[in-house]
Amino acid sequence: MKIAIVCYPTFGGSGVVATELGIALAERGHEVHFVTYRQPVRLELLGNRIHFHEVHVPEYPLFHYQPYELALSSKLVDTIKLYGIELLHVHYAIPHAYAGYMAKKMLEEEGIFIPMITTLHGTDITLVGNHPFYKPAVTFSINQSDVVTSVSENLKQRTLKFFNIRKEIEVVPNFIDKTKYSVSFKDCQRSLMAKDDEKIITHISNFRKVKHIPDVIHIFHRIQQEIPAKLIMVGEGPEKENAELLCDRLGLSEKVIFLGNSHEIDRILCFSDLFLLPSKSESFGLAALEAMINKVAIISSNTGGIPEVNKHGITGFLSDVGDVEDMAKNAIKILEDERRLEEFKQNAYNAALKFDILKVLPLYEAIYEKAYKSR
Ligand code: GMT
Repeated sequence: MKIAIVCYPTFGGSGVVATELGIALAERGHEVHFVTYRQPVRLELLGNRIHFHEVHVPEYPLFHYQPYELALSSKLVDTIKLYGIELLHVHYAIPHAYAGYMAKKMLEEEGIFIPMITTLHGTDITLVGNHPFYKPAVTFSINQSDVVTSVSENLKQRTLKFFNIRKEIEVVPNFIDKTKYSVSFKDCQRSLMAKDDEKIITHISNFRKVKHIPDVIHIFHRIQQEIPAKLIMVGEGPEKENAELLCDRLGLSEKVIFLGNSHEIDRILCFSDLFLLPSKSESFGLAALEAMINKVAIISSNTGGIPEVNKHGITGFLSDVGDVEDMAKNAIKILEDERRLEEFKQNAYNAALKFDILKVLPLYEAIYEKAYKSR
């Protein structure tokens, strides 16, 4: 099929999922067109079957806010017509489902009927979309989508609870392509980051409030009092500076390495032992899944869709949001016994295989086919 994908091109999970999905669809013979304001970060190979169309929003001094939705919907109309695109898949409802709906309507005027799939990712529902200023528009555009999918059962239930949704929501979980993490787990070069006797603990996120960054530091603070360890913090965002100050205040600066945004997530995870994800809310926790496929055990909060990914006592442990003591205690329990650590790491890897792209991609393809036939 010829498919247009709309997403955020940033390091965030929804953009990563959309990009990896597009690449995998192209590998299966589909023609994929990404329509967004910048080339997505994980989209390296453009070619015959993967195209990128940049949405330009010309600056005009009259506008206090530049009208991105307008530019996106116009770009969609042009791209869909020019390339004979058959289906539109928008990731993250705001404002993509809204712009997609407008594009659909404009195309209908010309006798072109395009089904729109909207995938809900999390904050578009739980944090942003639920705000009264956005809610009517988000509800409308979800209801106007031909198919709605959510990345976890928990997100589906929360969407149905917070919004007046008349559409069926299909759960299609996020996925992982294990062939992309084919480093032999032996040559991970952990000596670059830590001494032989030190464990490596990692956190990867966009450093927003919802990630509970201070909890990450406080958990590590307790761990390193018992076990020699380093903490690697990957990502950029508004909470990063405070995190650096907190590390300094707790005397941890020598033991915590802030790497910023990285294109080498797999290399970092390859030498990691434990991943910390103490978020306040998380619709799925793609970062945890990426850690798991790299044989990294997970210490996380018990919130949102995380328990659908991290299995308590098997792949790691789950604690109440904010319960730093319990998370540190569980982390130490895993790290202090070499055999137990290996067992958790292997379990994490095995559990991640359940989310293999080969299992998830056919679910999207079936949805596309059904939507296309019933347009
Ligand atoms: O975590 C973020 O703040 C980024 C956000 C996004 O939209 O890119 O991530 C959301 O979508 C990911 C991919 O589906 C999920 O794995 C994350 O759990 C979800 N984040 C939240 O719900 C906070």
